[in-house]
Amino acid sequence: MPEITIKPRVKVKPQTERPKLYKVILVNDDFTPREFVVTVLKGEFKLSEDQAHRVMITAHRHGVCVVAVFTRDVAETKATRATDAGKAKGYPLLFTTEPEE
Ligand code: TYC
Repeated sequence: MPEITIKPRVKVKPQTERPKLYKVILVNDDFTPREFVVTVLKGEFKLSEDQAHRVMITAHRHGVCVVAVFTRDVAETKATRATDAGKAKGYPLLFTTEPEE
């Protein structure tokens, strides 16, 4: 009697799926001093003076600017800390997060 063996075809999910990434976005306002925005960008996001200035000016001119991309937890923590730094000085400075496409 010939034996028939059936090979199960199971889709194997790759074990190392890359985590979804989130953008941290700087939002312009009319009150926060430019230099303070630059200081927060350098302190919280480790940008150089030059990078921080470019990001600040881009948000100032266009309304928003992507600061950097992180995993969800890191993006949310940094956005909150940076927003709170402005709040502590009475500024409406705002950082938000959104998932990458
Ligand atoms: N628009 C602010 C000003 O003219 C500076 C500023 C830039 C504030 C970027 C917030 O995300 C910002 N003082």
